[in-house]
Order: sequence, then structure tokens, then C-alpha cells
Amino acid sequence: MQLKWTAVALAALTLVACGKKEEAAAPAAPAPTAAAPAPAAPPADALVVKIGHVGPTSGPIAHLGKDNELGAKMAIEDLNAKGFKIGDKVAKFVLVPEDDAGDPKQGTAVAQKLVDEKVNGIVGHLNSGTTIPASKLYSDAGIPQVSPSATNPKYTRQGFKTTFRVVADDTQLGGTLGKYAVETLKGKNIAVIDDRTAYGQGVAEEFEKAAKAAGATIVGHEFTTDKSTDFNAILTKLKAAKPDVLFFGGMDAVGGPMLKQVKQLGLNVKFMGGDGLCTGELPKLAGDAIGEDMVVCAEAGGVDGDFKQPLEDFKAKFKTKNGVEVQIYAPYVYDAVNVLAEAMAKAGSSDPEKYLAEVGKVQYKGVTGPIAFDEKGDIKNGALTLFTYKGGVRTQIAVVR
Ligand code: ABU
Repeated sequence: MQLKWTAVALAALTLVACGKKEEAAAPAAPAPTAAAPAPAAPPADALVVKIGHVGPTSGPIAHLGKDNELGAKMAIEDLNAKGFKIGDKVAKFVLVPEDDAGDPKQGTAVAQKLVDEKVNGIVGHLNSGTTIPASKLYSDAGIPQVSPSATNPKYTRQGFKTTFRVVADDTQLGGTLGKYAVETLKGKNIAVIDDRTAYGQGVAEEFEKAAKAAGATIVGHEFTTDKSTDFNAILTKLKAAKPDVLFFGGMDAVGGPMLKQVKQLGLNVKFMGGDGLCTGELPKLAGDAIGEDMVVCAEAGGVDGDFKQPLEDFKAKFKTKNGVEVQIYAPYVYDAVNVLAEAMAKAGSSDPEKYLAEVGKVQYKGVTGPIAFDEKGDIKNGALTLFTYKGGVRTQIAVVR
């Protein structure tokens, strides 16, 4: 007989202690009501499956790390609620959340901790700069890893069998945005800034290549860091080159304050960026410096047609459950956890050695669209969604492939 659990007890089950701090946890889930009965919990003899999740739940992009972690938590709660089976056993999924603060060193430290913990699968990390070094440890341990957001191409090009990614990469992101800058925004003189991280540098280089190929002149390329707050010197230098488009390779925590300084300096540009810029938080970080239609950026995924509704439904459920809107990658994290679960079900085992081969063969219909992997572990037929901001709200322009 299956027990009926309260949402609080279920939440306690899904977050394994493991030295894990509670500060990254979501706002409390609403208590079940008569209209929404508590879901059935896994039976006492269920097969325990530990899913490690890593993202920066502290530091400047903690809002993004927490968004990802909430996506993982929702996936695990849903799998447990529906009595997901692996072989003839009902599985009890347990989330093992870790914080890498977006720092490569902390990323490998927590990766080792998860390997020692013998997690069955990994979802993460969020940043390319942490995901790439950590992937070596997971590969050595034979643990499948699905990144929901790290877009640097190198991640899946190291010859590891354990690396998978459910979003498009920086070649596609930078390439599409570079072409868009010239062909649609009619940019002729383009300036570039990157934050020198694996992601920021990579996406900026791809953007620059594509913009040049489409006929633009790159009038300057300056550098900052992922912790900088003062861009006056580099923006002043670039202003002298009279750019019509400024591309920033980096995250919203730096891009927001940069937009404020772009406005203060009277730099009249279209401001572009990749997925790291393209968050729900950007208008808060940039304030009124985010002019109408001024910013164009892209999420490294997207849905159209029949796949639009499941994503909308996920976002609505996320808001109801967590009291906050999806920032960007929570739905991809949700799908990444489910991809691992699907592979385990196909293999009839949660043993990484037994189910790894099934991850690459998955054909999963997720809330972010259909997921299947190519021989490198990259998503097949990956889409991008171009966005701008209108009235301080992230607004879709188009889904492109
Ligand atoms: N893709 C943007 C954020 C994560 C990364 O570093 O790749």
C-alpha cells in the first residue's frame, strides 16, 4: 500500500542532507488542499536514485542557479509523485543539490563530492567554465552528465561518453546572433565586449565571426570579467569607434550594470548578447537603461507549434509552486532530469554503467520540445529563441533553427 504524504514531507525526502545548506531551497511549496490532494510517495522498498544537481546558488548569478535548482526539484517531485518505475521497482528520486558559485575550482570540488556520494546521474553545471572541468571527474567515474545550460562547444567535444547537453551551443548562438545583427538589425560597425569566461569569450568569438562573414566591420573588441562593475573605460573607448551594435559575451549580472553605463555615456546602440544575458532578471539589473527593443538576445532552445503549450504549462506550474517566474533554464533542467530517468527505465537499471548507453538513444518529448542526442551528446536539431525587452518584459521575437 502506498502512503499519502504531505508536500512538506515530500520536500524533505527529495533534498538529501549531504552537508547541503537550505538557503538555496525554493520558497515553500503551497500546502496541498482538498482540491489538490498530496501525491502518492514512493513505497518504503523503493529503489533510491540520487540525482546530483550543480549550479551557482550563491554569488552574482545565484538567481540563475536557484532557477535551475528549482527545475530539478520539480522534476524529482513529479517523478516520485507518479511512481516512476525502473525495472520492476518503483524509484524514489533524491536530489543532491550543490553550489559551485560559478567558480571552476569550487565546481570541481563539489563534483568530486558528488562522485564520492555515488550519485546515479548529474544535471549541471550551469556555467561552461565549471561544467567543462567537472565533466572530466564525472567521465572518469562513468557518471552520465546532462548540462541544461552550458553552451561552450568544448563540453561535448572532449571525447567523453558521459557528456550530454539539452540546449544549443555557442556556435549556433553566436552564429545566429551575428547574422541577425547584420541582416536584420542592419548593423555595419559592430563592437564586442566579453568577460573572458569559457562562455563569454566563446560566444563573442562566434558572434564576431558570423557578423564579419555577413559583411559587418568589427570596430573594437574589449574585455572585462564576470565580476566587474565599472565599464566606463572600455565603453568610452568603443564609443569613439561609433558602433551601431554592441555585443556582450557574458551574464546578466554584468550585462545589467553595463547597460546602465551605456545609457549614461549616451552610447546609441542595439545591445546584443547570448543566453547568459537573456534572462527575466535583466530588466531589474538594468533598470530604465533597457530601452524599448534595444536589447536582442537568444535563449539556447525554443519551441513552436504543438510544443508551445507544454512549455507554457510548465512555466505556469513553476510560478504557482515556487512563487517566482522561470528565469531561463529551469525547464531545460526539468527535462534533463527526465532524460536521465528515461534512460534508466529503458535500461531497467539506475547503475550508471548499465544505463549510460541508453542516454544517447533517448527520444524524449520534453517541456522544451523533443530531445534526442547526436554522436557527441549534443541535442539534435537544437533551436534558439530570439528575444527583445518591451516595457521591461522579455518578449519573444522568433524561434530559429
Ligand atoms: N550559456 C550561458 C550560461 C552558461 C554558460 O556558461 O554556458
